[in-house]
Amino acid sequence: MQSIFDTIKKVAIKIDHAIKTEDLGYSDNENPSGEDQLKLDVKSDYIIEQAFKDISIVKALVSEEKEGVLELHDDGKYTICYDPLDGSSLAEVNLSVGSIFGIYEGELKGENLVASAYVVYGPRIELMFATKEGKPLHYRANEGLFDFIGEVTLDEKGKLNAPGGTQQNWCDYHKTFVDDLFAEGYRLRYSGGMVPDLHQILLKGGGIFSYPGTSDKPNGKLRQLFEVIPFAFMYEQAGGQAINSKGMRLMELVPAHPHDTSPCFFGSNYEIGKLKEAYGVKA
Ligand code: P6P
Repeated sequence: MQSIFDTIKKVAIKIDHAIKTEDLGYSDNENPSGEDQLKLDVKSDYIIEQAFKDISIVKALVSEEKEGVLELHDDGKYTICYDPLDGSSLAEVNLSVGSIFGIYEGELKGENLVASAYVVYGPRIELMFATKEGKPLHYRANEGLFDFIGEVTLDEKGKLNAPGGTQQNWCDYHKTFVDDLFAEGYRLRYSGGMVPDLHQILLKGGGIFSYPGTSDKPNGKLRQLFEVIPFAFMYEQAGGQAINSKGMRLMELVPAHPHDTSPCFFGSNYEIGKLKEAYGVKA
């Protein structure tokens, strides 16, 4: 596993350089989810693919930016599912973006995730790694190397509310849930970038990030393998919870297709409890 984490550190430095120096324009293509691809999406994907192709424990790669599975080493142990540059369109307005990695052993489903990582490209490059051995581990780049900052733990109750999706397409009880948290004094923290938004809640003690099913996207927008399950693991390892709109743990998801999405809620225990109440699911 260490060779995977070391490779992610190298990739982080290279992608950060690309963000700061390369063309922010659009390519002529779409990704498998039908989203316009930025040249940076393609470049970041290439950087990751090139970095992992010589790592023998990596069996295959699955990218949010491409269809299908890229087989690398027949006797490899892990399949890495990744979003090379999540929220990439935010780069052109100079907001933070990120890369997300889910490391799976065997069939690509939640219970087979053995580790996850993400990178935040912001005023500094920051990394978070999580394995089943303990709390997520937070690192910060310094002159091309990564300093260990500390373990991350979510408080039982936080102060931040990150409500995703188009509000006019929320169902009534989701809107009530969001408004009730604001009425309790929660602060709105939503940039439109999943990685910095979830990173902020993890580092600032807690709260909730929600991306519900909506009238325009009944199954949500965020992809199970590359986004939802890796962050669900992070939040559970930090002492929080991560569920879908039926109250099921996101770590129990079994995607039918690599690009399947899911409604998703990540947060501290108090806020997840309030969500379960609002959605009428068992506590
Ligand atoms: P909305 C970025 O496009 C992304 O995939 C995530 O990073 C982010 O959380 C979400 O979409 C934002 O979606 O519909 O709230 O703009």
